[in-house]
Amino acid sequence: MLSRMKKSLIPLIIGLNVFALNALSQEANYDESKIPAYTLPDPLLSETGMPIRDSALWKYKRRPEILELFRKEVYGRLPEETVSASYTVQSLDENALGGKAIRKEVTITLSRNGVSVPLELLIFLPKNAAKPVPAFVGLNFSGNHTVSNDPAVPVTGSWVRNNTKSGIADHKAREENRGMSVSRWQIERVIGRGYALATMYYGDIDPDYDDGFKNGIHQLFADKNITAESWGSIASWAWGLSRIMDYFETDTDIDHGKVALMGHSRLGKTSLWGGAEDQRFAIVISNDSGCGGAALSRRAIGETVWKINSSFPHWFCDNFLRYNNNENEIPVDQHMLISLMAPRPVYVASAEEDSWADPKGEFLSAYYASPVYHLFALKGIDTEKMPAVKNPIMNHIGYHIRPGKHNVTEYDWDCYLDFADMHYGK
Ligand code: GTR
Repeated sequence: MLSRMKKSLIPLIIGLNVFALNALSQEANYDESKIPAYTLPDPLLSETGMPIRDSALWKYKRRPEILELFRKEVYGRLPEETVSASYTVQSLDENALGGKAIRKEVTITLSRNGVSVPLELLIFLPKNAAKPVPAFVGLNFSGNHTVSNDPAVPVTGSWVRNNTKSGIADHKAREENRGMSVSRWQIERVIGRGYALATMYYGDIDPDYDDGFKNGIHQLFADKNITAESWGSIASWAWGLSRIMDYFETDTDIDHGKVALMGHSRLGKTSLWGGAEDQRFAIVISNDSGCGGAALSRRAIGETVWKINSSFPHWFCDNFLRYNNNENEIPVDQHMLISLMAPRPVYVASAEEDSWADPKGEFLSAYYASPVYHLFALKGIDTEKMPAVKNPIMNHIGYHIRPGKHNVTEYDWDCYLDFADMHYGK
């Protein structure tokens, strides 16, 4: 969604160095012994060098500093103005999923400056639960009609990717994909445990390609100047999640104080940034989020900052391009993103065969975020040694690695449900 012309000039100007030229011929590294030497920035040392020794200093001094660094250097800034919102219940089925669930579709219409953008939210509620119910919310990749086989769910959104030559998956919403992501959403499992599940198609918020800030919610802010700190798509999707939270605050079926934000892959990066920007999310879950998500950038193994900026420059702000093959200069690393969830429970999950996302780097981020949780007398991850597969750690920071590939599985959901139960005292 950023202007491609500008994006392609910046690396030429600031990145015409030996590293950038080498990078053009770089193969991904998967060898731990070839990880460059690095020192992580300390979440507990302020910009002026003041040690952060208690939770008050963390909240009022260090947390805002770190949040600001991520805005400026990585994800970009959200618009400061609020937009107006109206909510219309489009459909209500009291007997969905064979009578086990209530299915509700709500259009969230956002308006500013005479422009309106509709966003379609799909919610499944457990039928016989006492209201309000705690909820999981997450964006989906291919349309609301892909998360269940229910023929009544309309195909959400439609956008045409104009960049298919890189072989990047096409996440356009289409009728033929109905039910395609059922296994990733596990609706019956979630409602069976007494939680609501709400989802929205990410392409409705911001279509996942670069069109110069013209589509999705960007239409609402057409009068704004574009700078190197303007929000990338991850920040746009995160902003959309906050608009869903605004809606939850008006829905008496949902316990808006108990909303767990869950996302996979690029949408796992989004759940982390969404949880950092908006502390109303009670629990934040990152599933296989990798580079730009939970994985430490300085390890530069699997997908690197250079690689992600080359494939998906519109995901981040332009300033992030400065760190292509230059990770040691980033004033933050991703353990500091995890630490921004404190003192709320946060869960990081990896898959054994997902080396592109660097499972060890995802785990280490969770580990190195732990000192911030200690300021609140909460337990994070105690050991630098990764647990065995299917041996989840569940403290205020949760972590598991499961066998298999980059995906969301029943096992992942079982862990997230256990983690939520534990923290909500269910
Ligand atoms: C990959 C990308 C990853 C991850 C993934 C996804 O192509 O390199 O960072 O986000 O897409 O979102 O499925």
